[in-house]
Amino acid sequence: MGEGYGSYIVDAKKNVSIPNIISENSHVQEGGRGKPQFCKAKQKIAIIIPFRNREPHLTIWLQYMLPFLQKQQGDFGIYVVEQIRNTTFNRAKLMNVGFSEAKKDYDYNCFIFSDVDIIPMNDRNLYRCSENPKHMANSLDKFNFRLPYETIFGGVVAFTKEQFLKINGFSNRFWGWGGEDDELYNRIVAAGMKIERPDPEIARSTMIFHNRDTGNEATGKSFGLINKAAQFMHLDGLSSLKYDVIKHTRHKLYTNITVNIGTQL
Ligand code: BGN
Repeated sequence: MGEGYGSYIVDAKKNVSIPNIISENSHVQEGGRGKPQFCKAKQKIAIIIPFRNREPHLTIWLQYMLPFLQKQQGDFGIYVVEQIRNTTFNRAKLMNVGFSEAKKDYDYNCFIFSDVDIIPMNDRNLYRCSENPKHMANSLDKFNFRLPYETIFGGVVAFTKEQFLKINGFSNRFWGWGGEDDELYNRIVAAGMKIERPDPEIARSTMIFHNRDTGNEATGKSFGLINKAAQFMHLDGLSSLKYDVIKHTRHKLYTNITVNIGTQL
């Protein structure tokens, strides 16, 4: 990539407001859609963010990521998929909902599934899909910029539409914190694919500090499924996904999909 790209510091404490972000990103269209102004992008990228009760993080994410994605000449749409209150959080199922809903909007061929609290610190970390499913945030400050274990596949991951369909998406059966990303990794391997990671120097990212959320405790109930990915992936995932959209709003900076995904049986 050319000059003017590189690393920068993310200041998560800076006071920013949505109206400011709107005025600083005048090319971003209703629903959080952006397109390169002077060329045509090959990839059409939907960014899917599972969400509940993290408005301050979303504001910071938008502040950094809208300029970032535009600078990278992305043709993108931002989807914030919000689980309705009072049921245990299910990150993976929200990702599947985001994929299914975004597809109705535009001919997206690349899906980037991102936590709301992770921000890359180098704009050479190309938010694009690749030959293989890609682990974008592989170098996190939280883990001293190292992989805590070799098969970790959490935080921010990128799939082409074909790659994601090939594994039938995420499992819908992980309620509460943890494990859904490990199961996702096993799906990829079971489907005969490999993962790839950008160079850790380039992939350096920050996770905005926060306390553990209530309603997203690690229940451990689904952990037994992690090693059964090959057995269940064709039954459990996009093909078995059920949900009700409660509200679908096009905010100036993102599309907000509030959804009822049920509760753990
Ligand atoms: C692991 C979690 C992942 C998480 C990473 C990093 C589990 C399953 C245990 C059997 N896996 O421990 O989901 O991304 O930590 O925080 O909890």
